[in-house]
Amino acid sequence: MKKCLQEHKEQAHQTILKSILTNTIINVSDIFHTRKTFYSRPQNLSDIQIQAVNRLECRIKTIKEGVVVRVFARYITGAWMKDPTSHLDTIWVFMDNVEVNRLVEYADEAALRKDNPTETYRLPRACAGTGHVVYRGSLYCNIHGTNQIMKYSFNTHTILARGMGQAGFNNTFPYSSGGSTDIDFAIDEKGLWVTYSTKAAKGGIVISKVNPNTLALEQTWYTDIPKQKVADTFMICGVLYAVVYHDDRPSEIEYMYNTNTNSVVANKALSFVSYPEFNVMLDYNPRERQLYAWRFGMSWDGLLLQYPITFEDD
Ligand SMILES: [Ca+2]
Repeated sequence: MKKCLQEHKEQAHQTILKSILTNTIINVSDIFHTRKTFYSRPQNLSDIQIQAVNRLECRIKTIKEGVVVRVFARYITGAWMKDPTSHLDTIWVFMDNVEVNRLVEYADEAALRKDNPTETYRLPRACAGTGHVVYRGSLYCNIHGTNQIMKYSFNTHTILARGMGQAGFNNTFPYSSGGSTDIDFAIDEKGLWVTYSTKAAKGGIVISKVNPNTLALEQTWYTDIPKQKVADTFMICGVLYAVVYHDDRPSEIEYMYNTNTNSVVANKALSFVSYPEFNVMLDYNPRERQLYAWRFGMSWDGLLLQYPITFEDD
């Protein structure tokens, strides 16, 4: 990956412009979830899980090319998040991925674009990696240097922490981009998840459903998906999507695992355009039905992107 970065550094600006301006649509209609419940576009987000209704299979139709919302000069890695259960459009940003405890809050995308933050939080414990999420008014992350997960309440400014058993941490089982991405949270229509790996799992991705109140791991699935070959993952309707970065072609969704059926989803590799750049953070927002990403730009900037997703029943 480093070799690739060096090779393409001189092409930086042209590459970025090309990738931004190319409105490529990827047909991924053969991705499907076998679960027979599907999430309707919500009007009220007080509890998105309640709004899962009997509809078509959870079937992705397309993932569009990413739209750049903001560029952070020099911050080649980081994370940006919205709370999908909130009526507000508040955005939180972590710049960098190493021992981060400075969380910047913006009222909305316009404020983010104008670099007009409303508040900066100094967390009592620093987070690691880029796999943080905000859910039901709290931040969830992996505490730096540990395999503990943490819930930080924006209302009370207090934290709740819980150990993750044998979960690898501190670059034991990171994604291929490294950067302490051992423990990755995700939110989908079914709630809060965390993905990681253990020695017993031999580096395979382990998926756990997380109780957002207690941080207890309510249910766990073991997969053969090699975590360190994967660039990042996200969940939609209980299905894990794993994106693999390649040095010579666009990143692809190469693996899927359906927790509803406890099985791998057979599929062909699906292009996920970011070549020769790659995303160091990737998450799904079930309210907006789009992916949030932080792209490691070839000009050594961080690009904050959204990838709209369309579904078969839209
Ligand atoms: Ca992720």
